[in-house]
Amino acid sequence: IHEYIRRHHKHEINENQCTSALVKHIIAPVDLVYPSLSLSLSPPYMKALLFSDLDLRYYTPFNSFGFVLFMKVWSLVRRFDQPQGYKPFVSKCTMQGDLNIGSLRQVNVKSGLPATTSTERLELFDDEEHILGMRIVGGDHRLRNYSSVITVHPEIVDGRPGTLVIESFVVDVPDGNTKDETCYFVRALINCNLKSLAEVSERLAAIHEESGIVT
Ligand code: A8S
Repeated sequence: IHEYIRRHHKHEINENQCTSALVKHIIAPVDLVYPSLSLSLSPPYMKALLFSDLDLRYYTPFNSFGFVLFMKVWSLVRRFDQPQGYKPFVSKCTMQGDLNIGSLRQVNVKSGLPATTSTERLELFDDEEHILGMRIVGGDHRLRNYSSVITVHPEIVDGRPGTLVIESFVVDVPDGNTKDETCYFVRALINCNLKSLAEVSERLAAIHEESGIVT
């Protein structure tokens, strides 16, 4: 973990900023390529998927051959255009164009938070190494100069494939707040995101496992 943090989560910070990193272990594979739906998805599998209250739009990128499902931790994280696939506070996200470095997304957050919108730019994207970095460039909230990096790593938990997720951030401390308050606030939000990521991934993995399909 320390090695991963040293390698991917080093942030330059100045006097008036705070930084921190969070770690989450998920009992689901980083990469699971699901079988072709049309050929081999058994009825119980389909039923489990359809009757779970998971929103299938986010987990089923159908390809032109017909319905190869990719459900894995990284496939949720990499969708910079669809953070609502796992982030519980996001109500809507719009993005123009493809997933490229420099792409901007407009995020709306649910009511009850001290914010309504955020404009975020994709800064780092590595589909092989599983690294995604973003920077907040606008919006009506108090997180100025926020940038974050999330990395996804395979690990073995009790002899089974699992995933280690690390997310780190740096942000300005707003006027009228302390470093500790700022850090506490951001860590609480990221913690909710990572918890939700774990829940969604673990449920998808469980459905897959119950289906008995070997990939
Ligand atoms: C993320 C991380 C964070 C998002 C924060 C910290 C935010 O979307 C929320 C509340 C705010 O006050 C700021 O990766 C902002 O999503 C939930 C709107 C940016």
